[in-house]
Amino acid sequence: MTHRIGSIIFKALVPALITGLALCGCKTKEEDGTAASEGLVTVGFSQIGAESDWRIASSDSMQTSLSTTYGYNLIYDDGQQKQENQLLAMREFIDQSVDYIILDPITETGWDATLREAYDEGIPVIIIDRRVDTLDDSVYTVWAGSDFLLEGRRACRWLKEYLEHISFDDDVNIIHISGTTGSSAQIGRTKALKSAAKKFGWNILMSEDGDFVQAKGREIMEKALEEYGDKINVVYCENDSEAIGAIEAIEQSGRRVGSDIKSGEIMILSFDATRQGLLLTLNGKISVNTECNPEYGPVCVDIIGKLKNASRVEHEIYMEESQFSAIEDITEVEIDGEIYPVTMVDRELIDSRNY
Ligand code: GZL
Repeated sequence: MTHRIGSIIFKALVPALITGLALCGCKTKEEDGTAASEGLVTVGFSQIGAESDWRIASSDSMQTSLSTTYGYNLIYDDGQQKQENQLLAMREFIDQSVDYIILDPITETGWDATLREAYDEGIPVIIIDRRVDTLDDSVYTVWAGSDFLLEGRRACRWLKEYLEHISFDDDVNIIHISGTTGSSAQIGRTKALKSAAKKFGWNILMSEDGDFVQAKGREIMEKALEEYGDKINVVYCENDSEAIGAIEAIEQSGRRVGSDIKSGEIMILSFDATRQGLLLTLNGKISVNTECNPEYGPVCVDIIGKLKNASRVEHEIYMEESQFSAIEDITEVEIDGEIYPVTMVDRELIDSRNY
């Protein structure tokens, strides 16, 4: 009863309220946010965090493409690498009745209820980069991301080809610095390594979650060097930030990073192909760098454009990705009969890229 009466009173007062606010110089909601976003497509974007150069490149791409210049009102939320923050942000977006929600999910599970809420409110959800594991994948409109298992398989196949090329017949002893446990990138890249190690008889001496951050990459490598010392000849880092940390630890210990493992160098494999990662690939400190494309801004603009025009959009869209090295002996790798080129990195190529 109270609610009904309240609503009648409120309805009668609204014109007076607005007049009053105007007189006191206060702005109504319309003069504030809503007016500013008038005519723009409002997009709520829940980003994982700012844990790596890759993540920053991904955010830059989204904020550049989905800007007011191009007709978008982007509401960007940094989840600070916590799923609960991302879920809160999504609920905010739903409450604000945004036109679209874009989510880069830190891990694959735990999204069903919130995705269902958005779906029931008629807000299309675009998942980018990592995947969600839902009971019903019709609750989101599109997923655009990477084939993380293929990324890992390309890296491991490169290692296999390289070891054969140098006729390396000693034990292959690997330190595995994985990404955030439960994230699609970690699941795919780790699965590829474990499968290759089993197939080719490589030893994984240690496997720990580096959370895609440089500090943990360094900590894990320091611990590994203490425990396994000279036995280590390969480090498989699931992103460039971890690789940078691992390289710091290795060089601090007096060992050298590089591809001459017969002479005791430690070979680094990495993912992302960020600028920092490619500079280290150019100078041979990273032997092979398998790209993970962060440029989701243009992809999301294309998807939203198609949805607005009720054009057909694929439910899954895969990003184009390359693989880079400065070791000229391996120029391609074959996976399931498909040939994937290995691009020789040079300074001109690095300077020509957006990230
Ligand atoms: C992969 C992406 C990963 C990157 C890391 O698509 O989610 O998260 O490989 C980033 O650098 O932190």
